[in-house]
Amino acid sequence: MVRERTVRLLYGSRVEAVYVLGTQLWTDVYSAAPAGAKTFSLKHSEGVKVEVVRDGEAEEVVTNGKQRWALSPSTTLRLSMAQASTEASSDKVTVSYYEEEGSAPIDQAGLFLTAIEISLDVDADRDGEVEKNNPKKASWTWGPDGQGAILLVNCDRDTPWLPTEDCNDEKVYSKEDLKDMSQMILRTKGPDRLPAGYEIVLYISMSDSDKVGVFYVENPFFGQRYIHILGRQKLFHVVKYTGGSAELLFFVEGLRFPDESFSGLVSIHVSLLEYMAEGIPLTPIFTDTVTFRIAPWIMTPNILPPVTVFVCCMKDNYLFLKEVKNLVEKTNCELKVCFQYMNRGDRWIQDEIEFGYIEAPHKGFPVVLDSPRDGNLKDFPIKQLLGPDFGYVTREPLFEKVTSLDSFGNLEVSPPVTVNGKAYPLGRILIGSSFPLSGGRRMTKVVRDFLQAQQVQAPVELYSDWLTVGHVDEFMTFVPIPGKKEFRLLMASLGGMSGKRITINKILSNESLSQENQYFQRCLDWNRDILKKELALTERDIIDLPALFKMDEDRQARAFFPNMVNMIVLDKELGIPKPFGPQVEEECCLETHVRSLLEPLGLACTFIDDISAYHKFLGEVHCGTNVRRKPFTFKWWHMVP
Ligand SMILES: [Ca+2]
Ligand SMILES: [Ca+2]
Ligand SMILES: [Ca+2]
Repeated sequence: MVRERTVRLLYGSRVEAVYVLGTQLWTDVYSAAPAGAKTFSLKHSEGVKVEVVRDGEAEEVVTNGKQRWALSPSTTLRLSMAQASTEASSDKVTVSYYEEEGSAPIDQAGLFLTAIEISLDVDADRDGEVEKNNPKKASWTWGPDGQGAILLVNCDRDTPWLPTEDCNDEKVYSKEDLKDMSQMILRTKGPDRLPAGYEIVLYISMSDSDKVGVFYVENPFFGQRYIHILGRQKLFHVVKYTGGSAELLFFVEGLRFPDESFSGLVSIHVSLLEYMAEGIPLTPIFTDTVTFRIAPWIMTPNILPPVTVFVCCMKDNYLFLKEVKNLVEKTNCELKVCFQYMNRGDRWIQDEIEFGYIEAPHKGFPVVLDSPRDGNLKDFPIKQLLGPDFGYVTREPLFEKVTSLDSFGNLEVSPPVTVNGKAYPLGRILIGSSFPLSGGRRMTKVVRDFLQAQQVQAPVELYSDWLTVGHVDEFMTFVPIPGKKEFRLLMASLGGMSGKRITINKILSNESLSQENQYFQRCLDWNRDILKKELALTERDIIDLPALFKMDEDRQARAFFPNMVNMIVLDKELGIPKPFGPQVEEECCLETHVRSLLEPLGLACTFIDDISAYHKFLGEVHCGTNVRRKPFTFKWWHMVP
């Protein structure tokens, strides 16, 4: 789109105008004509292209001024220039007005032009480099051919001794921090100075001021100083015009993740302003805009390769810790232990957070989403546990009461799926909630809205409130099939036992337990149907793992024996809660059964005794560990949500 502007001429006077390359200037010869004038002629310097437009038909004007045109309201001039001026007001267009054929002009109007180039540039084509004047930089589109720049929320801490995330102040403490930001370049070209009365201003809208921050580095070579020029409380910044070819480099950080009230898009503008008269506001005569999308938070599913396993060290979990350590040693990821001085006796710390990441073409880093379950967690232990190279985000409800469903043991994410022709290349987030019609507890709305607003892992709600703790990881998990781009959904199931060789008749001969479990099986089946539909799974994709639940005083389910589906998945190595089932020929028949289901797929089963460390506190191995995983190789901006 060509930007256009109208400049008014005035007979008998000289009008100054700054022309910005790539635009068109219109001027109306008719209303600027002296009384009695009937025709006009034109002269112009070589740098200007002048067209007479009559009734929509354009005719290019030669420089000699011999041709005459009739003055008419439907006749206007269109001007453009191809090169920046080397001197101010060095180009001009002169209009001469005549009363009759052959006579000398009765008056003249002069337009003195200064051509400059202004371009606000970003990495709109997403290759990691700021290009020059991308025509699509002002808009934002998804997909492999999409255009528009990307911002990261600067939610890590590059200076570990500071108490809060980098984006929470208007300062930059290190060069490292600048690498998290997206670069933006203001390019200008023109004469040494502009005619008096022009100003170049960078600005943002009021509604973007809590979402984006812009810095400028003063003295890039000696004793750097980082200057905050746009963001909170700073809506505009006057840029000094330096003349010649200039490139001003800015650094842009995101301050907020997309959420229910924020689409994720922010824009930064540059305008050339013109002075008219004392006391009159400056008016913009040219504006260039760039649009960024703030990178969404992306959760990493089980099928991605593990990087770090987190586990708590408690007074009573020495054996559990040792078994987890043995398992991790079979993989090539590292183990990070959260010691008691950090976890302060809370064995669930790792279950309060969900690992994910954010990514832009220039940079990416891991980000944990902290559950709102316990407000205390966010200030101390988690950040200690993670160290400085992590981003951090949390959501806190303003009015709602936080429940156990808000803990992130209650979130899972599926592997990539295609459902009814629609691809979810980053999978779908599975959120446990109460029964849709029951109106009971459900995951806090702010968290659901947050996940929805990220757009790239469209959430699915499951029914998990039939469980005492109420987490989806109590009845389902995903495992990769080694060497294949396939996965299986593992689901806790009672049918998994009775239909096959294994029966635990002894346990199920207890009448009330048997009835309770028929009810629990219905709850499981309800979720099974949702999962099949929303992830386009067939029965072939699902493996039933034997489980048994018993009803608590609130008529909710807790695991009767260690719940094997609540496992840790580290590539092909599975750390499964040791079920302590009936022994057949000195082997646990449940373990034998699970091995027979999973080992043929290439998975390796390690059974971990979690009874005293987690099971008796209503959790299992999965709740007692957490895993940071590699990001997807697929770039989120290549998808179409
Ligand atoms: Ca680029
Ligand atoms: Ca900062
Ligand atoms: Ca940072």
